Amino acid sequence: MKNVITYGTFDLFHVGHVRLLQRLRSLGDRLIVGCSTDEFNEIKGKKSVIGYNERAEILASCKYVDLVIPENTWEQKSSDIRKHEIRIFAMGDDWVGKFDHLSAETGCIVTYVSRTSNISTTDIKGYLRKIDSDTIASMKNKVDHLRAQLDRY
Ligand code: C2G
Repeated sequence: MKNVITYGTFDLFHVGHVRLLQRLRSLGDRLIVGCSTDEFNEIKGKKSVIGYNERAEILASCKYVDLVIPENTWEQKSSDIRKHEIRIFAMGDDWVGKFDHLSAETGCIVTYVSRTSNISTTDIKGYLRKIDSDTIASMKNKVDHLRAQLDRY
């Protein structure tokens, strides 16, 4: 059994995540995903919109994913690789080189695959924030306009 493992937050699950998981699943027979807990994301300086339990549930519902485990620390990767008899550790190429040490430590293959361009959780969050501020601005305009109307009477 060629077991593959990857890690991530997978917040606001999008097609970039789906394509990554599809490609990683095709590298082996079984794909295990370490989903970052909310506490670990704080350590990473990240705050997700969707909480850990739901992100893990979404991942587990993906046909390319065979097992979801919690990611609590940076250091757990070597023991996860041994525990789950991992042959391939893989991440998107925004992490290129960051986990090469795992190969010497555990004997597994470490590889990075190209990300899907033009889609990211950060972009989606930015878009939602923009809608928010635009909406507020236009509502404020309407209120100001109504107030001006009222002041005339
Ligand atoms: N990804 C991708 N294409 C995108 C966006 C993301 O292929 N358009 C990949 C990333 O390269 C990563 C995975 O999706 O391999 C999950 O991305 P994040 O949720 O942003 O992961 P991150 O928070 O960076 O956590 O220990 C490692 C960390 O847990 C990685």
